[in-house]
Amino acid sequence: MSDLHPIVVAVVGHANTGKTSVLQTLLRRRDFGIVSPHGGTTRTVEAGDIGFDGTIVASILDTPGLEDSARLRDLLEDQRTDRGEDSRTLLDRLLVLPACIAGGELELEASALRAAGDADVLLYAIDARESPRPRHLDELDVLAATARPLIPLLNFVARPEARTDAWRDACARRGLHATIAFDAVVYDDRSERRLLEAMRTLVPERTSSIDRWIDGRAATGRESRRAASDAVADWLVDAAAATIVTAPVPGGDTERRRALDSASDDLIERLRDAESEMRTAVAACYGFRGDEATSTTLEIVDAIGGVDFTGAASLERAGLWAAGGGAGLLAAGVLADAAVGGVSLGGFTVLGAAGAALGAAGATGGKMLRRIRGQQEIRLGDEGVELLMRRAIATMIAFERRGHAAIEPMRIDDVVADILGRPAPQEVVAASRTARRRPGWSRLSEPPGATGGLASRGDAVARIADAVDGVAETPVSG
Ligand SMILES: Nc1nc2c(ncn2[C@@H]2O[C@H](COP(=O)(O)OP(=O)(O)OP(=O)(O)O)[C@@H](O)[C@H]2O)c(=O)[nH]1
Ligand SMILES: [Mg+2]
Repeated sequence: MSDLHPIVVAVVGHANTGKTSVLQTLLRRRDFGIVSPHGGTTRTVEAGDIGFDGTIVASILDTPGLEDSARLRDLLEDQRTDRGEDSRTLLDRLLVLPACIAGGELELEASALRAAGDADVLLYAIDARESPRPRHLDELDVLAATARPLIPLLNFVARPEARTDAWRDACARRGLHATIAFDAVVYDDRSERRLLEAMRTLVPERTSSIDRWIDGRAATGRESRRAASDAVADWLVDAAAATIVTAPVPGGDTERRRALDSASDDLIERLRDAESEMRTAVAACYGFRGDEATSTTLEIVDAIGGVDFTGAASLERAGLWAAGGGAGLLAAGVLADAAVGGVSLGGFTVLGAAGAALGAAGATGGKMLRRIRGQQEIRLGDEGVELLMRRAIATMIAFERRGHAAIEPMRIDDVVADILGRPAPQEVVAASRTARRRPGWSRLSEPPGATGGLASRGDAVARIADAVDGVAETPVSG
């Protein structure tokens, strides 16, 4: 593959149209260049490479914005000495004028035009929230003088005010029919694919590098999702198996309730920390740092069962126990969850306080002893595991849809409806039920629990990972 010529792509356009942001997203690099809401940020031409399998398949050039396009266009026309001259000849003359060399007032624009003139293809970044204006036409005229193929790139298209149709129309009137909607912030792999295919049509001599670029993106996408599914599966086994046993309580109901409350808080705390670790791991799989998602915007509290694992009042809201009369309900076997022989408290399962409830699952010697001592166990129930599973998958999908140029805190709200519409994979439900009988499978359990059957833990993680991978792979609608 050493004879492969990387395609050279120059991202050009007016100041502040999101050129550097487009590069960040195409390169999957948050650390490329400087992005700012003020125009004139990028002052030099800078290249970012895209590699696959040790080969550079594309080199993308970030360029300073074309600020004074009317002046450029006038100067370009002034260079004409003969009717028959093509515009590239005029441009070459323009670029050696004093205004266009170091220290000249058009120095930055000239550097962008030089880079454009050497590129295989230009991406003309447009802020689609604006209407097409004369200055855009001036820019297109000047860029046409480079004689390079040009693809209009509609950035900011995910914004409601984007004037996508007006822009497509305006570009078509200039003979530019390959306009691509590509939002630097809300990533959509279909737009990226359309962009690459447009390049292939316009630059057939770089077909092999573009094909490698496409293959590389697909392979990286699969690997990222697989790695994220593994992280999610490991977390779900930890969460499902997590079991907290309360300290021995000699007293009556009040003491037991207090011990249970404190164990619940402890469990929630552990789950919360571990979930945030999982999120950081998933973020890393997609080339993010993880701090994009620390905010509470990741909650989908009311969407499923109303159990909020990160709210201080989680058990209060979910727990009949804490609401008063819980012990009585438990003792009466109300709300008994036959599947686990416990009692559902929203997303949680409490075992041990009520002999009747525990009895259904059968108590081991250790458990029997704890019961006699008034000890109780708390862990997640089916609903709780399912909620965490959906939230983890939603997190994966939200990262998949996040452009590397995004600066707003990550939200998963818009993928939640989609996730809720998908059936919970039965493999996850089954494997997590198995995990729930094995406190030793979770590093969150207290006491740690016997770590027997770790090979089977590995099997359970693998089965869950396969299922999660399948759910996340299903294309998101819209
Ligand atoms: N919502 C939204 N914001 C964007 C998008 N692209 C860029 N931005 C924001 O727009 C501003 C300008 O982005 P830059 O990438 O710095 O623009 P630029 O064209 O490189 O700017 P100059 O280098 O100054 O010419 C920044 O605040 C970006 O966060 C987008 O697709 N959607
Ligand atoms: Mg820039």
